[in-house]
Amino acid sequence: MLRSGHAACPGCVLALSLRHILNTLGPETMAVAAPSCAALICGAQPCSSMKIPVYQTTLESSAAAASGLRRALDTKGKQDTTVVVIAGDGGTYDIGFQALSSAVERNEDMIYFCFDNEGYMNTGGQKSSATPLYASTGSTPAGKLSKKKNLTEIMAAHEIPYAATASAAHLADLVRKVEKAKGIRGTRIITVLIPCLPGWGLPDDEAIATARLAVDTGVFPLYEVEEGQRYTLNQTTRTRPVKDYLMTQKRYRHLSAEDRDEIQLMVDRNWTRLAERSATS
Ligand SMILES: Cc1ncc(C[n+]2csc(CCOP(=O)(O)OP(=O)(O)O)c2C)c(N)n1
Ligand code: SF4
Ligand SMILES: [Mg+2]
Repeated sequence: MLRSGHAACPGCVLALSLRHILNTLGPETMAVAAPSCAALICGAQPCSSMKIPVYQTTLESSAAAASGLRRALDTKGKQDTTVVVIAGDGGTYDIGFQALSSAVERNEDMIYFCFDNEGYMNTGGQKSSATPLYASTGSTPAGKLSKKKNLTEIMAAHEIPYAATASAAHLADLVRKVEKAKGIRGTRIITVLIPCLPGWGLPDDEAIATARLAVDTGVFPLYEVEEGQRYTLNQTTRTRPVKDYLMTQKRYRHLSAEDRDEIQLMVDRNWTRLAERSATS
């Protein structure tokens, strides 16, 4: 479902994730792509690397465009065609957020994939509201001073049928979530963490290890929220301290021990909250 010879940086796990997602969804799928690394990987028609129809839209409007595509397919009696959005964090957390929140409020029947590489990466690595606290980017060279927006919680607060996080380092879990989302009607959103090789300052062969560390340290917990109420934390424990994740990335090399402790505390608080919700729902 994803041809070779696409434009991803060698070693980027966005292509790996996209291939598993497309293979799971199958050919009866149509995509709307917001400007992003994912859109560049997929490329312009008629030379797209994706073996499904893709509509490349503006950065603001992917969820609105997907809503229209859904209505057009329904009118033609093609309810079985799955409509997906592929977008980056900038096109989701920031620039496309208004259209996304509106589509989610209408509970549009689509699966929205956010490939979260924590910055505007195909344009050279500027910060987005998904960039974490203290991470250095092209537009925050001394480190970002605000925290990462919590997209999954914001989506869950809209009480949509399904919101989940996923990782390229846990492909079986990613595929299971895509299969589950495919079987549900209404808006489903899956956010996949994509360690960006140039943007995060990683060697070309470290993306999977970094994605795994994000999960093992609890920085990016794998979890699902159904109908905004039922929480399932997919991992039972954290096995590594957060500094193991921070120390391998150039975007965090300016951090002091106190900065790292502060981030550890933030991660601990989020983990405790998720574990409690998962245990009681
Ligand atoms: C309104 C608007 N502003 C800026 C741009 C230029 N632009 C195209 S892609 C992009 C970065 C998108 O970042 P993200 O959604 O995180 O995707 P990534 O490149 O990181 O995969 C920007 C700023 C645009 N297309 N439209
Ligand atoms: S810029 Fe980052 S996210 Fe985009 S293709 Fe390259 S490694 Fe992947
Ligand atoms: Mg991005």
